[in-house]
Amino acid sequence: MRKMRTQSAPWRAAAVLASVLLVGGVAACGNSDTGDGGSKDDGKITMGFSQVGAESGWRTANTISIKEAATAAGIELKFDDAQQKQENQIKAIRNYIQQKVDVIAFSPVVESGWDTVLKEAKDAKIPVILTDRSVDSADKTLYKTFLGSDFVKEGRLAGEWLVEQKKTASGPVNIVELQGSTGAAPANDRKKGFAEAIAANPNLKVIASQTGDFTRAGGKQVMEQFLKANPKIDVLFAHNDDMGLGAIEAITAAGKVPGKDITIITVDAVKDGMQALADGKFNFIAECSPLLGPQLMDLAKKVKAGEEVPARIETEETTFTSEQAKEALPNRKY
Ligand code: GYE
Repeated sequence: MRKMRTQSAPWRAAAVLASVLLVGGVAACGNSDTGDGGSKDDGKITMGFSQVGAESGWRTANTISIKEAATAAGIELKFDDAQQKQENQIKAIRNYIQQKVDVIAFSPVVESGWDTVLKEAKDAKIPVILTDRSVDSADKTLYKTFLGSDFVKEGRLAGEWLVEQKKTASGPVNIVELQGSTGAAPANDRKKGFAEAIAANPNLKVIASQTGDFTRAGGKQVMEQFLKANPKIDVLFAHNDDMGLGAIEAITAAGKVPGKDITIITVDAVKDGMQALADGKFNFIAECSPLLGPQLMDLAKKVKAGEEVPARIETEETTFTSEQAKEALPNRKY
């Protein structure tokens, strides 16, 4: 695990630009290609960023972090919201290649199907940084680095907490699972980590598992179906806070008490989720930090300067019980 310092020095970019102008008037031409890359060598870094969408509180916080960090680092940001569609992300990335940005960064909505467009970026000599979510490409030279969380670990931490809570259970413990968007790395990995952990106790059984698309509306709707179809639900594992918050509405409407009649475990720890945890409506959250902006900008500078960067940079995270959420809430940034 590595932590990187944010370099917020817009004046530095300005100084570089000024010296370029003084030395050879190169920047005055405005479009001189470097030769070693497809981008313009005007001393300023331009990043093309393709965001998944605006599906959750996590995503909103992530977008804010990226925009603020770009401004602080003096990086020009071109930003596109793909509205949860891979085809929109591919289109945005192709646009960035055409515009000859210095760096492309994106958070892939699903894991598969990126090789062709990543190859196009590589051929155009534009470095790509994966942020938040990864891709399943076998060719690791298609991107420079992946900055984000260990989603398998998050699922495992959620499962391990449950195993501990239910260690004295003498009968079956019925679990329902609200999965994230189908095909997304955090949905695949959180499911896997959770399943591995609860395998420690054969009493713990996932009786239903469906996608709620990482949204509140999705979580509510699928939980309603779960409640109708299953008379005995003991535990809900939701792959993010938003789906858990939607599920709370369904559980309450069904005349049950969230956090008491049904134990609720989620992932993310955004403010609304932490509030629900502090209020006893959620019981446990595995944290997933959306504040990736400063590290991303730092990496962009390094990659643009031709420096080596680690192939994988993992975000530091923790877990929260209700008591810990009460303590952490006043200082929570997102
Ligand atoms: O957990 C969820 C969001 O990719 C880690 O996407 C991210 C996930 C996050 O919609 O809330």
